[in-house]
Amino acid sequence: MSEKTLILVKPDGVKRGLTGEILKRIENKGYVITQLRMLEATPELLAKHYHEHVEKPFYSELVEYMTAGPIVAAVVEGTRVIEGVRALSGATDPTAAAPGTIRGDFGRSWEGGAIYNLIHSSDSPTSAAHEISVWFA
Ligand code: FUP
Repeated sequence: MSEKTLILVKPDGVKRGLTGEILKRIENKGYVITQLRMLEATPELLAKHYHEHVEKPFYSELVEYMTAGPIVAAVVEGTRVIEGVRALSGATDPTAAAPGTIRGDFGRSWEGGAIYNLIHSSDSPTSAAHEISVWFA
């Protein structure tokens, strides 16, 4: 059975007009978008999505970042898609992310506590199932 992952084009990606570029890279790799929506995240939704981070010092700035504008959420499918989309995305820190990756090609560091890095993708099958239920309830 084919694997699923949840991806988000974060508010900085949507605002900069990179939604098409990011989805194109995922499709060009051969993965299939099976669900797609645009929405504005609420703090309640983000607390479910980022339940591992709610106690972290950067959390309030992360919420500010993720509620700054619309987000594009997608379910993407394919064999080993979780690992594959993480590789396309690059490292969390966009300054360190390798050129050729989404974060490496389009992201950079800014002052402040939140890391603006354009894309989220699930890091395990358990996270993917949880995150798909959060964004496509
Ligand atoms: P990733 O799996 O690459 O999305 O990264 P993490 O799960 O470690 O972090 C989730 C998000 O929290 C990151 F995309 C950006 C944000 N973050 C910060 O804003 N500041 C930090 O110090 C760490 C993470």
